Amino acid sequence: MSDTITTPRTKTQVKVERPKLYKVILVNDDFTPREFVVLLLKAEFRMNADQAYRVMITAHKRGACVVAVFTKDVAETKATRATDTARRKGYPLLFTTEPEE
Ligand code: TYC
Repeated sequence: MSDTITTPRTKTQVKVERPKLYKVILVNDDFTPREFVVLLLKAEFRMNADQAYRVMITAHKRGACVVAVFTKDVAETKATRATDTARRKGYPLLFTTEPEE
């Protein structure tokens, strides 16, 4: 009886791809108080007062501002939570998400 040793002819290539990232975008409106926007950015996105103010004032002046970048799930959860919190207070404030290029 002969023992045959075979060498594999195929190689498995493991490809690991980075998960696509999504931007959370703060949209301006004419009704939500500035102080509330700042408060929400601090609470939901763990920003300090200075960072939160800069993002708020950028959205206020330009119409929208990127708040942060996350994986899809995290971005959508945070945008929904922040928008819901504003709704419960009766404000039309909106956070949206969009994929990074
Ligand atoms: N424009 C609002 C105001 O003047 C403040 C505001 C800033 C609202 C940013 C939303 O995403 C926003 N009261």
